Amino acid sequence: MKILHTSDWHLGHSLYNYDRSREQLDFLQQLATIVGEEKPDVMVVSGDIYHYSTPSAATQKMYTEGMLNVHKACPEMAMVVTAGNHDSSSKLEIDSSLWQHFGVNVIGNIERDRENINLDKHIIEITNDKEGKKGYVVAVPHIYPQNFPILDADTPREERPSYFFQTLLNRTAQRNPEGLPVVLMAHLSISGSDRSGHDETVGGIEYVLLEDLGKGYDYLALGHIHCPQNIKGSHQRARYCGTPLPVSFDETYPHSVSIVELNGREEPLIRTVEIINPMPLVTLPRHPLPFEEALQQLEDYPADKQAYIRLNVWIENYQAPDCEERAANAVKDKACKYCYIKPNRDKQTLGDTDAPLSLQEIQEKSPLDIARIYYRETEGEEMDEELCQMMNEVWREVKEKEKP
Ligand SMILES: [Mn+2]
Repeated sequence: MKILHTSDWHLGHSLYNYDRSREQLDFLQQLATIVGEEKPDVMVVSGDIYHYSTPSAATQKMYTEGMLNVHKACPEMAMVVTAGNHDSSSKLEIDSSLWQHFGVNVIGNIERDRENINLDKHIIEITNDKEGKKGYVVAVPHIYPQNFPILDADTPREERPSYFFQTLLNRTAQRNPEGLPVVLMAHLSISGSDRSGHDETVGGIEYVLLEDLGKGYDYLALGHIHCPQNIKGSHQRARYCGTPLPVSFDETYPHSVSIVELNGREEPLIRTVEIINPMPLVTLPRHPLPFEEALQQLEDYPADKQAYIRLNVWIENYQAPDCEERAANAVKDKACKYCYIKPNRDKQTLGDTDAPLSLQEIQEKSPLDIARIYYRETEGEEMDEELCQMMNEVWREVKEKEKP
């Protein structure tokens, strides 16, 4: 079975108030081209389709048209889309019956009918008109740890996630006496994964052990972490495909979708197809320089080159109040877009704890980061995991209430 593994599209994401729909549209077009060339049996999208749980009409239209174009590029390919922590699980499922007609299976949430959990909803058989049954996809959307279903009343709360995954895999095995390939999809953080460039603003601190996702899959198609990587010790059977477009300036690695080929008991064959961003995220200069020198580089930046730019500035004492304005002015007649100044300070000479954060530094941090700094300064120790979880819950609730 040949799989195209992608996740974390974050459609509708804007960067410092700049609209990114042109890049996102460009990605969807590249994806259709890749699908047309590769002709996979199935494309799996492991969560975070949208950046906001209430995407704009224009963003939803872009998604619908993008998916239809992907379908047209290879009508016999199945698709499985799951909700990530950024998506609204119920909204994503609104059109799910309509999508079925285009071979798209949308799994947003867990269906509970009183006591019963609809497990079969998550087990999708992949068939090809000519070649028959090819394999199975077990599609699990993002689920907050406290929301995992109680399948067995005696299972302790912390074991519910692993019990749920293993139950699904066992059920799939029963249906699969031929031993066809099984792909498990999940949107979560596996402990020990590389989180570089990851924004931890929402729901990003619950870690799960690889073992907790159970046994009985041939490939685990993960979403949530933005840096593409195979999970250590998984023998290429568990992988984050990463973002197709960078969501933050710290995602400095190449972006791609993954092509995975499963052949019986052999290790999966994995290769990546790079996605070219017409509007790259550039940190200028690469190593921080004092403001005047950094500004000079911005002024010298080629006028016709498209990019988002953040200035990497070395700050000796304080940042002059007109820096932002001067930087914005420097690109007025250029194709690039100026975003913000990344301040760098020598922590040693300033004495780490006493240095007040600048407004930009605060804007760059998540509420959880700020809470951690506050806790460290007032309590003299690190915030424990439980408190972090509580903070994240509160933050999530506040965000929910803010929604129109
Ligand atoms: Mn996510």
